[in-house]
Amino acid sequence: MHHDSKRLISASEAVKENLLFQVQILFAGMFYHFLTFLAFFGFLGCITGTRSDTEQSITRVDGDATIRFPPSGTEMVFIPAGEFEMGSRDGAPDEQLVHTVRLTEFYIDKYEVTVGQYRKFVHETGAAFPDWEEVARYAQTDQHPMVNVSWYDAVAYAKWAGKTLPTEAQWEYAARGGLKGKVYPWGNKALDVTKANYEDSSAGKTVPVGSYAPNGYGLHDMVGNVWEWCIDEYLADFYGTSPDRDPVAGPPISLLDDGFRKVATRRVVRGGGWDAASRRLRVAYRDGNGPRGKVDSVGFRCVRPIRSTVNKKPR
Ligand SMILES: [Ca+2]
Repeated sequence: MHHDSKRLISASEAVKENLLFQVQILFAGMFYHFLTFLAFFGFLGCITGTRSDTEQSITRVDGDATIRFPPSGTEMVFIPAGEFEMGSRDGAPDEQLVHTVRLTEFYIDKYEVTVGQYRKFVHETGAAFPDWEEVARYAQTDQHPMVNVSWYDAVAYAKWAGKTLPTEAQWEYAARGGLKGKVYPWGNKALDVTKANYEDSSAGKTVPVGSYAPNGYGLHDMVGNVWEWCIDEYLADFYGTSPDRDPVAGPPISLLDDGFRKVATRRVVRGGGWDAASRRLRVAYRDGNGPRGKVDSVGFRCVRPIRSTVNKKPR
């Protein structure tokens, strides 16, 4: 009896939270359209000769579409539904089959998951303690991105946060920041140490999240600082068989009952880290790691799907 009533309370809380989230989405959606309207007039101002800054208006739109999502309290940015050309004709063989992908709208973390956020997750859930000494060597404060986390750690964190890891397609779509067919999140201008934390930067470790300018969607460090785990299996030839709508590589993963811990195949990592060569910081660049791998330059960020249900166990 007692157990049942607890479950009932949890269920009603879940309904309330879901309702609240739907309302947030509704308002964010309405606001987004309103701001698109405003942006259009901004554009009119631009072509009639008024001083204008398209980049600024993009930042404003996405900045206002940001939500704060509990329990991790991270800021998330609304990414509108749409289609894009995934891959690169000039890239490595696994990127070269450029294909059209259509995605449902979603929210994505504005920043990489930080040490502070991960610490909160560990304290609240009793999840396995990371090697904090090793983490501190490459991520020195709570504002630095979490590193040295396996794919299992990243998925467990995402579940706790009521989120999931991005699909590889969501990641690339978000990283492109609304630009079409460009090399980097900022366009085709060459990478240098003012734009991201990578091999040529003098850091030799991570820097606090948000240290560099955001892309057109208002997302920071999509390339550089830490590589970011995706949910997909890494399949070099996936682009040849990928469905065009909301693709995800590999067999479906059960997030219930820790089914994800049975996953043994390589998982996608994207964006390049603080120790990566410049070619790995291209938005189309693909790589994979074993799910157990804990690497000093690999972290993650999460997404919150809008139309599908995120499985969340009552705590
Ligand atoms: Ca990154």
